[in-house]
Amino acid sequence: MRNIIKNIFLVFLIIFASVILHNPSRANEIRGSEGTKIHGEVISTFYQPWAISFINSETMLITTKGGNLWLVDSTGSKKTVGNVPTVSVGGQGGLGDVIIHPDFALNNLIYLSYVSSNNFGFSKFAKVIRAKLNINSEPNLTEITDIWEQKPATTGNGHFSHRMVFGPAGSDYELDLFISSGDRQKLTPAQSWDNDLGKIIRLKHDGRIPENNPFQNKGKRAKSFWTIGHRNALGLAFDSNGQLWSTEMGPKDGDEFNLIEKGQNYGWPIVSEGSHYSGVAIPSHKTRPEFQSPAIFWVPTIAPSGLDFYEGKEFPSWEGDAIIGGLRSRALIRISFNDISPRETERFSWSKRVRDVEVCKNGLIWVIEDGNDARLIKFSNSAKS
Ligand SMILES: [Ca+2]
Repeated sequence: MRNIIKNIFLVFLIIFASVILHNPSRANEIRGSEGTKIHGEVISTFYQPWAISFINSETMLITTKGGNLWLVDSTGSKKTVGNVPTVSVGGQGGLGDVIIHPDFALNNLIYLSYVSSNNFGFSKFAKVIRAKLNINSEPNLTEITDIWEQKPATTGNGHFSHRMVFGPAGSDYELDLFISSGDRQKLTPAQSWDNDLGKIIRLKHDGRIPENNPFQNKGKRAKSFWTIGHRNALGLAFDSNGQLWSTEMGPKDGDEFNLIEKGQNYGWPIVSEGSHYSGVAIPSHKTRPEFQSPAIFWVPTIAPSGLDFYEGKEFPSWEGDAIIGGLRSRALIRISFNDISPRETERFSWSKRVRDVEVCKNGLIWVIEDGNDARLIKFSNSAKS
């Protein structure tokens, strides 16, 4: 009798073990709030990454906040890129975004944003450089050129924003570089004309200021502004209709998804759908119709970071949707557009903060998590595998 019980126990143990072992993909399948399943494959890990940008379907660039730029292939093989400028690391700042020039295939130019200091870190500013990326056995940067510096430099380690995007080919903004410039946690400068804090900047690809920028009569500094009244826009992307959108971190709650339109004021710090961390209330956008209201806002917070728009065959029903990486919400958030007005459609949550998201030309969605042991994950459609 004892042997029979022992044998039954062993049989159950073997069945249990084989179920676990034969479903390794189970652990990487994430079910969205509406039941859609996506399949994640972990490709690599990084220490404090900030941005992903594809060169082609097989090769991407990844920045890590401490100052390394990585050339990574889609299997996870990676090399550091030499001759990256020294960055000022601390708090939210360090090496930031990386994007490629629209004519990268011809000129190998890339753009990097990062935090710099001229006085050993007492005051800091975001800046953007352009460089030639030489891809060989020891990849490196040459022909480094200054494109933009955030003025003024100021104290503190927060709200640099410094996300970048190029206008799409064939649009009015072809070869135009847009940069989000955060409020540096100083609030009121976001409404002033004589500094870059709390603005979205528009430049030509070589750093010159386009003559048709909207604020030509507000002093010298304002000539580079595209929009004003921003807090901390960590996501910036064009949709397939050529419209520019941003994700913006709210104060306590009130995160925003904004349609960025030439010459508009987005209201910070005068209006918000959140409150100050002190608990002090802030009037809502509705109270001041001269300011642009967010297309979507979130209470409670999602803490939005990277933003991209979906194009591709892997998830056909997502065509044109926005995909947002959530830090505090530890999720990928999908936004779809019904009769132009966007709404959150589905949320894919797991236990990790999401720093950046990039849709590859082949339709796969790549995500980089936040933090010290952050995973690079490639998402495909579970229904297709
Ligand atoms: Ca706003």
